[in-house]
Amino acid sequence: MMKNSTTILTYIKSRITPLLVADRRKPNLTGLHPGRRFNSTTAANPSVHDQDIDFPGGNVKFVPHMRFLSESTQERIPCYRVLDDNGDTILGTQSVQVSEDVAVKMYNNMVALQTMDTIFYEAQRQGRISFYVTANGEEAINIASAAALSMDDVIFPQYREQGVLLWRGFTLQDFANQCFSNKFDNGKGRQMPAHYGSNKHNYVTVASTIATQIPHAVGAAYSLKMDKKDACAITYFGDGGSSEIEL
Ligand SMILES: Cc1ncc(C[n+]2csc(CCOP(=O)(O)OP(=O)(O)O)c2C)c(N)n1
Repeated sequence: MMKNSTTILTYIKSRITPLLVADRRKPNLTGLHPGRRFNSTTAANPSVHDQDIDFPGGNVKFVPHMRFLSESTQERIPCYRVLDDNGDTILGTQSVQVSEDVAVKMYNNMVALQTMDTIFYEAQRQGRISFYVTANGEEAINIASAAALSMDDVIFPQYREQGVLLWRGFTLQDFANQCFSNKFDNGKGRQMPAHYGSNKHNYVTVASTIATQIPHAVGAAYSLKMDKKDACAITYFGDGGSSEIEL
């Protein structure tokens, strides 16, 4: 039985190490997520043609180039994609080769993120903490985007970007302190669980209100530009955020 943040933390650590060892050995895992990390990279519907994806309301085209659209007359905004369903780079896309050390660090962080999420989610379902949101299925976008940034870049998260904070050095203990609102919590227990924030990690505190982080990020970006700083602001939001007026 897990009672507090310290025992949960020990539990998370004890689960991550065997998973990483097992991953290096063979892809067929028995453990916390048997095989899921590998299956999750396959498209949900393998019958869908490579060039589009079945999305609620109609098919969305995949495109190999990223473009900013100020407005679109197209009925459906295309989806930028770099890797195909087999994990191979799609012809014509731009990709950056990372060193093996960085690739392993990224993978370790993705596994740690998924393991931490599972355990905190279960702790929430057991009533040990009042609230939790996972980044399930968003591990790569968390870690890859974090790895592409520098520490001077300011993060304006929604609530599924704990991997970015993990990458920046927020420890498992820091996450546990916040979720349990103990006396070591950065936010002094004034926020809901999973509403992390850290000046040290240039990570603006999560707000429950959907999409309010978007204008904040735009303001911060403008300020960085006016100050001629070599940094950017990055924000994250889900498709649900696009129906809010702030966007
Ligand atoms: C301003 C505001 N309106 C409504 C809500 C209630 N709400 C919480 S999560 C959510 C859905 C958000 O969907 P999405 O942005 O796609 O993110 P997801 O959780 O699906 O990753 C809504 C509407 C809210 N938190 N804030």
